[in-house]
Amino acid sequence: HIDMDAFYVSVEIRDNPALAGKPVAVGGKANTRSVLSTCNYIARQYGVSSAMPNSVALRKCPHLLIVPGRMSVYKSISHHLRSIFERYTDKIEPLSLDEAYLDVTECPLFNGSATLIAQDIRQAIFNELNLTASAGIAPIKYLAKVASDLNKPNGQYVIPPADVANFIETMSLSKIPGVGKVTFEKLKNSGFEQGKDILAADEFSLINQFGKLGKSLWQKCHGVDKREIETSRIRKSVGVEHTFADDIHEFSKLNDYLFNVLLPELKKRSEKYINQRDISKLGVKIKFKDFHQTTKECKYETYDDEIFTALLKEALARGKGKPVRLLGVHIGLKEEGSACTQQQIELELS
Ligand code: TTP
Ligand code: MG
Repeated sequence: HIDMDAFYVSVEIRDNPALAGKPVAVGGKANTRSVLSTCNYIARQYGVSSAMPNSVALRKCPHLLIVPGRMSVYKSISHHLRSIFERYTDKIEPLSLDEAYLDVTECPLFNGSATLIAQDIRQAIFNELNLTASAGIAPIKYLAKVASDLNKPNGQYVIPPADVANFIETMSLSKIPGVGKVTFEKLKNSGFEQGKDILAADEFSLINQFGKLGKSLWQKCHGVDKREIETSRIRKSVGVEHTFADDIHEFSKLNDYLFNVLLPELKKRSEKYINQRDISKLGVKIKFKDFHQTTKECKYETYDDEIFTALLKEALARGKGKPVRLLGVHIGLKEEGSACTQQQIELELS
């Protein structure tokens, strides 16, 4: 698993050396309510992080420089990264612009040593793009992603097959992709903090207690991750979300915004998909003033504005009167559809 270090902001610093050595972030204009996309490692020492509102970041680090992003540059670098990866394998699964799983099982270079292959890929990235990446090397897919974070920035970490069991025992469950802060709190409150706590429980009691999550944790901690590298990804949903300049708490205002801004935009964005694919569900997402977030969805196979209104009402009720900071709408798309053509397959990077 390869992951670029502080990607957007490293590109900005590379292209503007005056920023070097200072705490820098990429984000919207200062003083607005936008959030940071990311920040460099100097800024992280002050507690600044991705997705943090600009205002909070500036409180933690008053001399933080916030620069705007340049998506087209990041995309073209991402294409270049892809061309580097292709020298080693054609089994590449991009997870985002700056991150990918590579299956190098069949790669003959360096006598098949994944450790040396990763080293070489990172060197090529540095030579050709003047940017650094980190890598995680492991015989199990999700563990490679866990590992790539351990020696960041500009480092790599290897979990050889013989060390997998030991590694999992002491691994914090919070490291497992998909286990966010809230889930981890819930697990901790039930006495599950590290891999060994899951290994001490039996599968059925975990499923009883945590449902799908329980099954997934049991499998991951037993070293089961059968997912192959997915070389193309099928888009599962289309959505639009906006953060308001000022919080809104009236249902009527939110509903107007839904009708006048979000739904027209969602329609425009989803047009090309819903011509070819069936809709599986409709959904509304709300982030409240206190950053608590909730999503209300329902299975529904046609596009229906009234359903969105009903979902909004239910989602809003969950906040018990709290003002709303962000409102989003999305539709889910069925994988198998009436017209299952190659066009459905959306390469993440295309
Ligand atoms: P990440 O790989 O999660 O973060 P990063 O590359 O900035 O830092 P590192 O990997 O060294 O921890 O995300 C890649 C890019 O995606 C990031 O540079 C900016 C963008 N991004 C956002 O726009 N919003 C977010 O909330 C996150 C997490 C990332
Ligand atoms: Mg990264």
